[in-house]
Amino acid sequence: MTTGIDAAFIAARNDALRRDLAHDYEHLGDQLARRGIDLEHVRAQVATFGVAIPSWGVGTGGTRFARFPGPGEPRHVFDKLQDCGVIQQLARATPTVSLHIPWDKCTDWSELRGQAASLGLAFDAMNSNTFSDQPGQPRSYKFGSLTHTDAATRAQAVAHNLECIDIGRKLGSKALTVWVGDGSNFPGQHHFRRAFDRYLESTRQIYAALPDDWRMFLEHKICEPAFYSTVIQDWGSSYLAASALGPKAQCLVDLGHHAPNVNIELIVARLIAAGKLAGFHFNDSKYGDDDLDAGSVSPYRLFLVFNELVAAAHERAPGFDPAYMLDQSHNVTDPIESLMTSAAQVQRSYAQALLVDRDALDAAQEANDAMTATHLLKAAFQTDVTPLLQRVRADAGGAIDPVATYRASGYRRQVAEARPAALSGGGGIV
Ligand SMILES: [Mn+2]
Repeated sequence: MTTGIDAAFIAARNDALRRDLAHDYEHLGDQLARRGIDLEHVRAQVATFGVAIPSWGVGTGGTRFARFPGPGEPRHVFDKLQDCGVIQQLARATPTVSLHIPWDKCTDWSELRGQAASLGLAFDAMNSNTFSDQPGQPRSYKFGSLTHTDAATRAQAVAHNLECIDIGRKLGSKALTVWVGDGSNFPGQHHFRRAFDRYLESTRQIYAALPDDWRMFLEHKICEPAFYSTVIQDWGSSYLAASALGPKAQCLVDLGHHAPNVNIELIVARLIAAGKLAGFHFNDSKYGDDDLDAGSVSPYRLFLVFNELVAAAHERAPGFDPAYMLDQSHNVTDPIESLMTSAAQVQRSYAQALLVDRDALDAAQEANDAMTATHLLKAAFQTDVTPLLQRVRADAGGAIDPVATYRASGYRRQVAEARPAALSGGGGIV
């Protein structure tokens, strides 16, 4: 089996960049010191930041039109974990993996847990799938799953979620993410209130099976695959459901699951205030659920989301404990390169948000000084924290330049030889 990238190779690549990095880092420290910010303090916080890799992300994604598999695609969950290990080895901001059932089913969960531990990885939230039919499945989800009009179909979807919890317990996971594709394509097709009641009836059964130290993440989505209505369409529906279920149920925000121009950072603030923010699926979009790499189109929006998160942590908002996950689809890039880049982008937004002068912002808001307030945010966002991120990676044994190191390592060529393309495993958009 191909292992990860040789640590000595990463160190040698870093050695060529260390001198420039030391100079750039010192300059950043001087800049921040003039603003009263201690770079070492910020570095300690950024070094603890982590975002989960979605197991489905390491395969080539696709669109409704076509999928173009790349070389060396993972064939099964063990291959996926191996790729996640390389991402963590180089990027050092992705210590966990979020699995998807049944795509990641295997026959020996303890072996999988052992492999993860050997790669320095743990398991984040489990993801259930009741949006597509599996071979041999007795009931179809064509017209819905947890909200289907047929009780036996709902029971089948509930049972699948209970199985996901059961698998997650074996892996040390502490959360279940539930997203349903249930909805309608025609006005009149759904009785809106009854469909939502059926959702509550089903999710109550799942909630009742949650271990005491688990959480349930409810993921909303405005449309797709249903294009007229979805049962959990927006954060309001998600909040109603999470409130009805109980304290272990919270609302997960996927950045691509809103209408264009919706103020997502405001939604984040509302959910924090209500103690109902579960966490995120980070990605980016221009038009809809595009699943582009995080921050590739709207890095300022991502920063503004993190501005709310850092403010909540700073103010010790009750119950604030968001889970961070990537959720993106790669149609034209090597998934490992995209996931490393996105992890660094999310980490960058967090670092920039840590630079906001909170006391000055509070004062500007109280004084209704809009110009000063917006300048304070821009000052943080426009600070180039690249040397900080490089230093954090290098200190942890990762790569100063992850993509260049990955390309030079030849990892993709090695796995392309070891993994026959015809056996490529599942992947998709969630
Ligand atoms: Mn998602």
